[in-house]
Amino acid sequence: MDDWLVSMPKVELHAHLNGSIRDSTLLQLAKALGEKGVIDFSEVEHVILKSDRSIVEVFKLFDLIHILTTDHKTVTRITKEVIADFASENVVYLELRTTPKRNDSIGMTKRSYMEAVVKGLRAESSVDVVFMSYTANGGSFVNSLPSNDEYNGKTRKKIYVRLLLSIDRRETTAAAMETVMLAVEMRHLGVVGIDLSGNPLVGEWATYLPALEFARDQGLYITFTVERCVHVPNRQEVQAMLEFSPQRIGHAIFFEEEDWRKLKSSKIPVEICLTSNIRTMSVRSLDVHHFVDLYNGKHPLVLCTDDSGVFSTSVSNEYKIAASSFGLGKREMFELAKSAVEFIFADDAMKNDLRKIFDSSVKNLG
Ligand code: 6MZ
Repeated sequence: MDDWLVSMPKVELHAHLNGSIRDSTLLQLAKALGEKGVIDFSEVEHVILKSDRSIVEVFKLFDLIHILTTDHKTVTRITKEVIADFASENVVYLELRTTPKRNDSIGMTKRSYMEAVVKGLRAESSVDVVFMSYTANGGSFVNSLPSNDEYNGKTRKKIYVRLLLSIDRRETTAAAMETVMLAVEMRHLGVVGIDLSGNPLVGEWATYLPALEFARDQGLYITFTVERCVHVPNRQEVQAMLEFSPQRIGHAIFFEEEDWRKLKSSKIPVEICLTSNIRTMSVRSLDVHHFVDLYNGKHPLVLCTDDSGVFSTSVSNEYKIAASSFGLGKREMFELAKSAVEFIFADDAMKNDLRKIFDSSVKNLG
């Protein structure tokens, strides 16, 4: 990996918590559940280590991951590790998304799941994790954690973290609504928006629409995964999603010219996940990836990992792939990384802080 790509500040806007877990952690969790007789470790070991998954296998793996990460303690642990991993490669601002989960058998509610996530944000002491509290008067944001630059004599890396709550496409209208209400209540803990994701082969747009409309009315930011499969193009849903006009779109994989025209004229920023698109065969190969068309047309874009664990990638690696596949130089990559600041779900004060971080690092490009 080129050092400059790792040391360059980066912004990550499309990362699913349970998709970003270290392989070593997944293996450890699987082994422990194997020893308790909950799962058969020998059957899942190769599933965890397999690469080149199809989209169906990806969602099967998520089902397994969700068995491995059901309890509060594990949710806190993975959050802590995921934040540390992004900070270690100089992600300076992260919007981490996760689906609040209910698990009656262990007394987990959507709220207690999210509390475990927030506990994970507070737990990482080797990194200065800054998430914000919302003040109702005037809507300004203030840091909720003291800044401390030293840890074991070394300067700590600082990462701003915001949370997006995901609605899973398998959920009912009531469950989706519960997630949005939770997001509203957890604003002071850095929750800024709602994501609609999950297996694109399941679910109906009409099911989530009331919750998404409610989220919009409450002033939450909204992003969707628009990634129809070749087998299930579902034109109407893509049109409805574009019509809704979210603040960002994940993937943006369409098949119809008219949808592309609409996206381009809308200027809705797109979260591009190169490795994910190739691994799930949503895009045939990088040389036909829509990144090129959108980048050349100066459409707002941000490179993201989607699931750094499941797809064995990192933000730096996504930048490396873009640089080498699309022939972009250091300066262009830096400008691409910096431009992502404009598409974050935060106010101008936050954006200004980040612009300064980028400006002060430009001299290190060489
Ligand atoms: C659609 C995806 C996804 O929420 O449990 N998820 N949904 N497309 C993708 N890429 C091909 N990658 C992840 O993180 C895992 C969940 O995020 C969604 C799926 O619902 C998956 O179960 P959380 O933290």
